[in-house]
Amino acid sequence: MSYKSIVLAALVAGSVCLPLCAQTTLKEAFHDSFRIGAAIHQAVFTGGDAGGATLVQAQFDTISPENDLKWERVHPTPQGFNFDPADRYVEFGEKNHMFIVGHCLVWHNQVPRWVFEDDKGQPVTREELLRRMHDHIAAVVGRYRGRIRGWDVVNEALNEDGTLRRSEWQRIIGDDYIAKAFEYAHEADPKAELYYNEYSLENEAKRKGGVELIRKLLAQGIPVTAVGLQGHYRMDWPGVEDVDASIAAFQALGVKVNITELDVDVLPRVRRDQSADVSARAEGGANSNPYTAGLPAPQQQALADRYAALFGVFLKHRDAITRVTFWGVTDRTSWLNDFPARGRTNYPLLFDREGKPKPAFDAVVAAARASR
Ligand code: 9MR
Repeated sequence: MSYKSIVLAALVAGSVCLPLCAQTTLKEAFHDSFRIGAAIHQAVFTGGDAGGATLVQAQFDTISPENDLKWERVHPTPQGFNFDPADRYVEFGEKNHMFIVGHCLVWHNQVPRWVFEDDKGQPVTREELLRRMHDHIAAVVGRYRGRIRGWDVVNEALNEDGTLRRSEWQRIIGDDYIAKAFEYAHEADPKAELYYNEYSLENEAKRKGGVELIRKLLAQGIPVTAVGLQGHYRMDWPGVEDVDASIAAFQALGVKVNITELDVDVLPRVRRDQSADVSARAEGGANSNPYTAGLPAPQQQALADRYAALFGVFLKHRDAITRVTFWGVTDRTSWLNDFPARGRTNYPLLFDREGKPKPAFDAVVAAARASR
């Protein structure tokens, strides 16, 4: 059975109990708890991946753009904006009545060199970089004012030890580049939710740095709506108690918590310090890609159990959490097939390579039912 027909059958209320009991959709299962989303790539909203689009329409009530609103895509040259893909992304979300997220305004990756340099290739001044940041945010947030409802304003500003990353933003502007980015975003769309988005906040040192950063921003009156825990997890990291503690720590500051980029890497580690830092690629060794012919049943079950445990924590904190977004739709198109080593066969999401729900899908739906 093709995955399109599974999704269609899933929409035919309750009359068929398919293998894996796919008649419930994710957005129905979590309707009373939080929004449930997926990051989508261009083919999903431009017609190239009709199956992916059908699945997203059926299962999710919020979307994030995997790459199309990043600076290098939307603003590749000083005068040149390319809003075409982003416009289609927003139209797709509106047509399907989804909560539309923008990702991301200020990051050290996927930002062109010209942003930080003058005509002679020298670093720009603090004032000039602030002006460029302001104008970028005003143009991008302003264009989708009232339509994109929440923005990742600053992405990944912290080192693993909790100190501020020495990015070009930080080096040229100073530590207050974060506050400025939020101010500019608020000015461009006063009603938009504004987020600080980060990975590995489940580790204690980084979490402490994150809590301190958000506490200071709030004390200055900076409008931070929520902290995004990206949720790029592994089978053995982080412990659910660390996820639990992280959500509680940010909630205690008075902000909401979103899970923004959820996936679970099932493949062997190829780096000791494996995190979601995209600059840290590695070569896969001979045993680093063990499941090219499919995920064996025990690992499939272990993944389902892992997802059930994670959603148990998310559901426990449903008062704090407004959204849980997966970083991708099916295993076929996940970034984890190419990170940190290229060309592996990974199984991090709830839908398999054909778009069929996996045992992990059933496990999270069961967790939602059990929590009612
Ligand atoms: O999934 C994205 C991948 O397609 C890009 O090649 C990569 C490049 O930086 O960015 C990935 O998305 C990242 C997100 O924007 C921020 N958090 C980490 C994500 C995974 O690397």
